[in-house]
Amino acid sequence: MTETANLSQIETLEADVSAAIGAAADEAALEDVRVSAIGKKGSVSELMKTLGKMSPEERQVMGPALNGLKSRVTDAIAARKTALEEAALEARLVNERLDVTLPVLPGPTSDGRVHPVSQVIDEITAIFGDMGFAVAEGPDIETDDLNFTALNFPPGHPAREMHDTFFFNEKEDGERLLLRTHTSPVQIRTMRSQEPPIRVIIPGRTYRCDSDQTHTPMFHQVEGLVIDKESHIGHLKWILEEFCKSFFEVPSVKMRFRPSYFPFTEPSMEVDIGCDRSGREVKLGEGDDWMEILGCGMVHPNVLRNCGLDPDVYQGFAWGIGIDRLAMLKYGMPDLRAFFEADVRWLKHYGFRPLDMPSLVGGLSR
Ligand code: 2NL
Repeated sequence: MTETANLSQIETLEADVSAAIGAAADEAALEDVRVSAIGKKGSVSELMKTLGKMSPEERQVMGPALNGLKSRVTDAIAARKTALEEAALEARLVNERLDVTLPVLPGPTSDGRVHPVSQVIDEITAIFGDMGFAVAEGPDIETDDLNFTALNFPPGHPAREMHDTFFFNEKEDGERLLLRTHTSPVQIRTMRSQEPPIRVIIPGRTYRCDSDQTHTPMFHQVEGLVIDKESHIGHLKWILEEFCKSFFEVPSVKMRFRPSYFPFTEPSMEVDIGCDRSGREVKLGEGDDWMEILGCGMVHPNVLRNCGLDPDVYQGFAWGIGIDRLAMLKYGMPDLRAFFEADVRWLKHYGFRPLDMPSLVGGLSR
């Protein structure tokens, strides 16, 4: 390079830089070209620095020539940059093209299965949700008061023994916590914390020290509770009949209410639904046989009083259903113990697809 720039040098440099710009295949390469031409120590910048050493006459010619060079190079780089960006976007769009009508690729949501107990809880929640019930939940570990005393089990009452309770060791203050034997403590909590009218269902785990072909130490229950000024057995029967029709997905069910006993309801009833056992599988809703599915009754005045409600103002009804048995009945699963063995082959066979959520409009179980 000569001491100062001349016009032919500018021409050569412009040709070189233009060629380099055109040859830059991506934005990183173009950036290298930019730095080497118009960066601080770039070829164009170095040439411009020679302006200081020129005579005023020379500078009058070379000044505009060099400025023109710099601005043409700058423009050419910007134009190339835009072209490269557009090409890169185009390539990405082609590459990432997605056919949204294709089936979902195998993955957690297509491989995983919802346990039948969860499915049945979701179905029951959908049915009672549609009737205006709220869902309440509570802890598995409870106090003796909430699990028994508030529910009108007097101390030493034989029904306490009937529940085969799992007790924890006594605390220092003598209190003995337990694993709830039913979900009823949540109803007590609800009545003590909410003003009537109350309409809740409570699904959840319950525990009793009992294990054989038809009993597991942990099982699932859903209880329902309605408290209002004029709730009566007619309402209870209608709710349970609508529930059975929806749940078993049949147009009508035969139901039978038999007198029974629970400490927390008076009167108390057990409910059977008509079924047909003549075929290979039990058919529900029709036939001459009966199958017991739940217990219910009018809430005992003592229970209302224990929750601060005046039985002369409020009354209500409650029911309890065993979810595991209901799931076995509806989905023809013969062995209760398989429910809790976490055998993935069993779950693949009896489980439900996670995106098929039960609803009354979309169908409970399809
Ligand atoms: C059964 C019977 C039942 C209830 C549960 C209940 C709860 C409160 C007050 C009154 Cl706080 N009753 N729950 C009532 C009747 C029957 O369950 O055999 N379940 C499997």
